[in-house]
Amino acid sequence: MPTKKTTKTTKAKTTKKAAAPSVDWEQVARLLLTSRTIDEIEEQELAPAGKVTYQFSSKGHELSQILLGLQLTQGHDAATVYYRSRPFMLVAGLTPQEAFAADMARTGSPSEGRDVGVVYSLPPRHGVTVLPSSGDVGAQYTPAAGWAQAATYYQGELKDKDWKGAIAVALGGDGSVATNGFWAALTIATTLELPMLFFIEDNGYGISVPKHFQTPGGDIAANLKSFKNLRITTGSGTEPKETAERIADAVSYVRSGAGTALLKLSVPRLTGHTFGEDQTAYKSAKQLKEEQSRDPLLAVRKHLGAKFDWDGLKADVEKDVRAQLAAAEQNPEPASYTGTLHLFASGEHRAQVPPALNKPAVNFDNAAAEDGARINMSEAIRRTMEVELEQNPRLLIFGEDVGPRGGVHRVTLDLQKKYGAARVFDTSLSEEGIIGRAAGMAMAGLTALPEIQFRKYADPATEQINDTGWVRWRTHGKFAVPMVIRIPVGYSKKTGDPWHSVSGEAIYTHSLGWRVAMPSNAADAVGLLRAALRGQDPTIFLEHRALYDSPISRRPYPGDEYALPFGKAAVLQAGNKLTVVTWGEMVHRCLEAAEPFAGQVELLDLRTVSPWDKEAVLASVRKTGRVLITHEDTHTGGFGGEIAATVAEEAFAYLDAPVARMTTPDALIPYNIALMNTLIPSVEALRTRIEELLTW
Ligand SMILES: Cc1ncc(C[n+]2csc(CCOP(=O)(O)OP(=O)(O)O)c2C)c(N)n1
Repeated sequence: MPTKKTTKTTKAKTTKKAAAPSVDWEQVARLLLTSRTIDEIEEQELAPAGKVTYQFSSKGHELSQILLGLQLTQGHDAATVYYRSRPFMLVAGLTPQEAFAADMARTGSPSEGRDVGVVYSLPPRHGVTVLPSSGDVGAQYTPAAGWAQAATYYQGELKDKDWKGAIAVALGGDGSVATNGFWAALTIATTLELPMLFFIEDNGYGISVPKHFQTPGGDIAANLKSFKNLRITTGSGTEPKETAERIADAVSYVRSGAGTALLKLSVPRLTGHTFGEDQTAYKSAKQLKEEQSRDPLLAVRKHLGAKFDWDGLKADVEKDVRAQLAAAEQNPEPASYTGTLHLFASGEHRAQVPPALNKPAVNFDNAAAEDGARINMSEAIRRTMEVELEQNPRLLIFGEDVGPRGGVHRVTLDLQKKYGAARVFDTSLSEEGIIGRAAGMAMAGLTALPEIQFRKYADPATEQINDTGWVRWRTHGKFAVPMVIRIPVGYSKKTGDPWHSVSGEAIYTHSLGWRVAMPSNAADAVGLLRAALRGQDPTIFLEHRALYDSPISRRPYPGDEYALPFGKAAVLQAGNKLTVVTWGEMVHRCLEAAEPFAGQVELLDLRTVSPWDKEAVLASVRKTGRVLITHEDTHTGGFGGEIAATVAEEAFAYLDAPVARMTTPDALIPYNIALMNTLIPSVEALRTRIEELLTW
């Protein structure tokens, strides 16, 4: 575990009761009225007119969020929010003009018209960084845990005083406590005693589903009572004094470094889940009336007293909000050419979060040293990680068993011993937690290098993988998540089976925003891993299990600064009658199969499948007139289909034979080795196909 002992078995530490917070209630009232006015204008005017197509009201939730926002003043605080978090966003610095622009899908908003208006993100303005939220309920939790872990790393290991007292807060509803993300983050935060606050806004419903479906008895706070290392408090989210005290107390507990806290506040949801939703299908008239009586606006007005000029403030706010609406209506629509921008880093553009790359620069001009000792693939990967750990103090390596054991594939062997448990560490058994945490760390400016134990076990992380890849696009390039996931793939020489032998790279080429490498040898592994670790985009680095200690993958160590650009294929054999395109372990089968046809068969190792070297493939096919694409991944929807379609579209006139594919058929890799070998294309089968194509 990174920074603290995990052996503590007591519940949460007790701290002195925080002093009553000093609150500027006029400021609170102004923010509350601003949020309320925005909701009402949207409900009464913009949504009925079709100008706002997804309207989510925060009515009833405002007070608690505003009081929370006012506490997040440390320059390195972060929050992950959800679609009902506009009041919090107004405190974080979002202007009403931006809020309207977001909901009307205009430029001048956090996503510049790309994301649903209330799926917010915001680089820091008044202290807090609002990490890109997700449309997936529950996905907000693990990135916040990652940020909180980064905060402890900056303070404990990097001795960065600027991070002192920084915390991460995740806002969520009572429905979200049933999600995998909630539990993944809760486990991470409490086992590591991270400075993270779970801020649960309990309005009793997830759309129409009452909270007793989400947790037995409907009270997550009660059910978590025996959870270790978690300070739990509950209260009203609509009573000015009580709400302010509860929030100040929870924040100061977390900020003091005492550990993790969960605060659950009761709030009414005063409207349907979204605009136009009729609540009478699941709430009685009595209940609706009771909820209206808990309107925090009434409570704040009462709190300010009869002498306070409420109507004057309301009129003032309305005037301002209307002026900002008028300004938002002038914000241009997104320009038509911009839709594909910002999927990946490009040119000189730099994201605002993380604020700096903080990594050694990558240099693609260093030729591979030829005289180094020959190393295998796992040694190549381990050595590259060591060099990068030396050069980049912000690099953290983590996953299941990667610590003292050195990983189940032994690729991280001895790294914890050399670099310490703060930098190389075991995690809880939660792939969603591993990847979501990595994303939060990356946005906090660390270089996260998680390992997923086997390709199949990345499945639980699918939501976080997709959300991470989308971040740059969704935030119009304002946020980036430069991280690298190492994943072992493919069959092993000793055994196959459905769980440990999946290739599955095609899925990741379809996961927008991810770069995907699948090296075939030790030197390429060094170069591609270094480029990925020093790069600006999230990258999936696929390591073929059969190559880890195989003599065929051995190469001279290419050097500590060697790096290979993504999207540049290697021509391993030249020829003028047939192009063979492949990657990963299949490269070696193809080399053997093609050997007798030197001069005729041109063999391309793609090295990376996202991006893939389309130009090299097309140039070769235009020369040879024939192409065979082969991979270990299954046939239907395999990446070979993409390459075949591209060749058909762009080099059809040059073809002298049909575009051919050889892949594992649509079946799982079996446990029985002989049976397995009937499925993965063999050297003999490849050679026969090459002969057929050459004589077509
Ligand atoms: C993973 C996922 N499943 C389902 C949905 C659809 N959905 C959107 S909001 C919501 C209810 C969430 O309720 P809660 O967390 O209590 O928040 P509230 O809306 O009450 O503030 C559901 C089911 C979703 N967005 N994401």
